[in-house]
Formats: sequence, C-alpha cells, structure tokens
Amino acid sequence: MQIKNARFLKSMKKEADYPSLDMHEIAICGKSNVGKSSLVNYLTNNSKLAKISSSPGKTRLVNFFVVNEEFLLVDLPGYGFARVSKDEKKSWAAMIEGYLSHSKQLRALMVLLDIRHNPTADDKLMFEWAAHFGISVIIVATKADKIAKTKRHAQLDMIKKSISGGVDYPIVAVSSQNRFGAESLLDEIEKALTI
Ligand SMILES: Nc1nc2c(ncn2[C@@H]2O[C@H](COP(=O)(O)OP(=O)(O)OP(=O)(O)O)[C@@H](O)[C@H]2O)c(=O)[nH]1
Ligand SMILES: [Mg+2]
Repeated sequence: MQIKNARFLKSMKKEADYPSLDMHEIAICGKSNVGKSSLVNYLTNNSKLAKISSSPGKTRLVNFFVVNEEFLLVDLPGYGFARVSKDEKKSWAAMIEGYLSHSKQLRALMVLLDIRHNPTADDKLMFEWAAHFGISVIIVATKADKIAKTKRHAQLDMIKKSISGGVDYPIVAVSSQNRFGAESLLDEIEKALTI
C-alpha cells in the first residue's frame, strides 16, 4: 500500500466527539514518548501532521487522521507518563479504553514498543485489552536506528516472547528518524484493512 495523502480530521476526548465518518480505523498506542506521532508523520510523509515533542505527554487527546480518503489512522495519547496527576492518568486510561471499547470500525491496533526495552506492565495491559476486545494487533518496534542492525532480530524475538500470545502477532521494526520499516508496516496495515 502507498499513502498518497493524509489530513487531520479531529480530536476527541469523549464518546460524543467520535467522528461520524464511516471508515475503517487503524489505531496507534504505546508508552509516552515511544514515537507514535513521529510514526504518523513518517508513514504519511508529512513532518507537520502530528505534533512531536522530546518531552513525554505531548499527545493528550485521541487524534484522527484521514488517509487516502479511505481509512482513519488514530493517534492515541501515550500511557505510563510518570509526571502527571493521578486524575489525569485516569482520564487517559478512560480515553484509551473508551476508544477501544466503542470503536466499531477498528481493524488493528498497532502497539508501539521501543526496540531497546522490555514491554512494561502498561504495554502488557494493552495486549490484554486487545485480546479482550478481540482486536488484531500489529507490534511495532520503534527507534530501530538506536541499535545495531545485527541485534534487531534478537530484540524482536525477545519482545515477542515476553508477551503472552504475542508470538502470533506480526512484528515490524521501524525508524521514523532514519526512515525504514514503513513498507513492511504498510503491508501489515493493508492486510488488516482487507480482512
Ligand atoms: N532516534 C529516534 N528517535 C525517535 C524516533 N521516533 C521518535 N523519536 C523521538 O522520540 C521523541 C518522542 O516522539 P513522539 O513521536 O512525540 O512520541 P509519542 O509516542 O507521540 O509521545 P506522546 O505523544 O508524548 O505519547 C521525539 O524526540 C522524537 O524525535 C526514531 O525512530 N528514532
Ligand atoms: Mg504523540
């Protein structure tokens, strides 16, 4: 699949803001700062589409982007960010879980994990939610430029093994910075959209 065009549609905080467009959705979740918004920009070849920051907690709402006028890419707020209040953490969890439980058009959830690290308890919770709601998962190992090419395969294996049921999920290593991995990831997205 090729992405020819992409545009920001809207942000949503509560169910009532849910877009009324009848399109399939591919959502992106992951720990704060893992590279979700950077991935949106890399995949759509538009460095200004989603806002990026070196400090975690940048994306605070559910953001919808229309891709190829065909499907929606959904950038979710990051979790696991220590420096926010308990109330705010609760509101983020509610936003993410609310989105996952209400989306009728969600075809796959990309769970982003930093290729260098073991999945956290929050990451594991995302896999549990996905399994609970029957959502297909694509694991995306981000910031792959940060480790040597020769070590990537072993890291991907380690990530898969650390997730119960994760062995069956497709996994793709990407680098939004050095711009690689998009082709394999877009193949997985296309598969999820056509099932
Ligand atoms: N080296 C490297 N850095 C990256 C890559 N992708 C993102 N980053 C950096 O990681 C930081 C966070 O990127 P974002 O895309 O804003 O992360 P996010 O997951 O959207 O973060 P929140 O919105 O806070 O949850 C920024 O400083 C990016 O430049 C990558 O592939 N390689
Ligand atoms: Mg973000």
